[in-house]
Amino acid sequence: MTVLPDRLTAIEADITTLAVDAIVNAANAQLLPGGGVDGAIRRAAGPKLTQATARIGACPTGTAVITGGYDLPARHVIHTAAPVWDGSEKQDALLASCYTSALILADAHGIASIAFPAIGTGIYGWPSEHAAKIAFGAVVRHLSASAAQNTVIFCCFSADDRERYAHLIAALPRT
Ligand code: AR6
Repeated sequence: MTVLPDRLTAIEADITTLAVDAIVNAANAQLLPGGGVDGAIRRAAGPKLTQATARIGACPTGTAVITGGYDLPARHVIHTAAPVWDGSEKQDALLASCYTSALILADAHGIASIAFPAIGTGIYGWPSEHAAKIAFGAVVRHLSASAAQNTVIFCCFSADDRERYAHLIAALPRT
């Protein structure tokens, strides 16, 4: 079995360029077209993505839904909606749930490689350091507990954020 640190990577990239089984979208609970990474994903995927999210209709905060990737190099898009940052513990659990819900859906679809943006850290206002700790903790807990051997990419949009995740990965025990 591959050790956990080898299944995690931190990169600085535009998530719409990644040829992975699934990229994750930082959507809103209504699945309405937005800005940020959602706007970039919808532009790159083409109109069929927005037709698909309109058919699904909603993604309650902390849950996840899946669509095709259409014109993207990624085969699937997993959409999840973070809460807007307010500093409460309840919100922390919901952000963690975004990652866990996406990974549960990925396992159910046999997805071997999945890339996450830093969900919540743009328009929804989460401080990057705090969000990274929650994201990383949720991903490590899920990967440690799940039988699937999938790999996770933290696809950051700044060098600082990439460094944050790289440090967290480097601190994991290798056994
Ligand atoms: N690739 C990777 N990361 C990106 C990209 C990209 N192409 N573009 C932006 N980011 P945000 P949220 C980073 O605002 O905070 C939407 O409109 C960005 O730098 O996209 O969860 C939805 O519809 C930031 O670190 O998502 C919701 O209404 C991270 O992606 C709302 O915004 C997330 O920023 C969700 O807000």
